[in-house]
Amino acid sequence: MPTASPKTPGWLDWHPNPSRPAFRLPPGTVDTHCHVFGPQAAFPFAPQRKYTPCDAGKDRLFALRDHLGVARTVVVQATCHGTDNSAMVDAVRSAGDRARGVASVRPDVTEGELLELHAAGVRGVRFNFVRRLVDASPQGDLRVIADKVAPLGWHVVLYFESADLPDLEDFFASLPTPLVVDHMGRPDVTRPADGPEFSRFLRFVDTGDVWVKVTCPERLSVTGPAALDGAPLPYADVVPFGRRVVEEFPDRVLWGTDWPHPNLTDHMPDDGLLVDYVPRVAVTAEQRRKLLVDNPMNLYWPGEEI
Ligand code: 0GY
Repeated sequence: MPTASPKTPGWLDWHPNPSRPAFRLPPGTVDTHCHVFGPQAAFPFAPQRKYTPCDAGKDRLFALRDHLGVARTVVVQATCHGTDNSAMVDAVRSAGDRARGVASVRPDVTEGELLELHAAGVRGVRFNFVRRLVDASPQGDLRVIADKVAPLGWHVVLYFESADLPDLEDFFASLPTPLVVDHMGRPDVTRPADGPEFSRFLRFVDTGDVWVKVTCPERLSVTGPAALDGAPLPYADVVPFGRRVVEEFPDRVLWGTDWPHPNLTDHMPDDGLLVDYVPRVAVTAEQRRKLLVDNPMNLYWPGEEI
């Protein structure tokens, strides 16, 4: 039997005992961004991965879903599994109609393989441009993939660093599917939320069928989880960014946990506190209903009742 690879040094495991959120998520809330890692013994990690995580399997994910009061889940393929989608698909299938998936595929993926993924609940593919996570894929290959999934009604999930947007924007705009941007395009939150960089990102969002995940305050924050002078709540520096996106694009924003929070090096967030972050960026009940329920239902379960 093969021995398990050890975790990347300094790897932080998921929070063992998240608090119960003070904010009650509305019925039908969808977590549109979370992952499964392995378990490695059943679903080995990809040889070309850039990190080796802890095991974070579907049972733990679904326990957290229920603890937080989430109704449905979108499991996004993580880079540590490469284009082997079996752990993600297994999780999505196990959740019945309560989960959807976002896959990573190769340009030579066949129509039959895509139809099989669709039947399992996959509704999108992820293109990752973050250099510490993946080797670059030629844009021609990505276009081939986008052209193959467009007829299925799928979207493309984009993960990139904000500094790379100017170089990538034209390519993104040329893709034939709806686009979903991870983590608000990873803004530099030390710059103003109403400054030129974030405004540029929002202009890009405004150009087409572009959706934004208002996710990962814990990953974007510089002030971090601690209560600081003048910032009594965690991740205060990310709030103006989330709030601006929610206000300008109320019908195209999505929320997610990002559990199990890969590659965080300084702290592991309490998932309950991450739920309590939601009403700080979506300040009205209508904004919250759209962010948490209506928008993700439109994208992942169109036409279905909550
Ligand atoms: C995230 C963020 C990260 C990792 C991945 O697929 C992944 O490995 O997405 C990251 O390290 O920023 O969305 O989970």
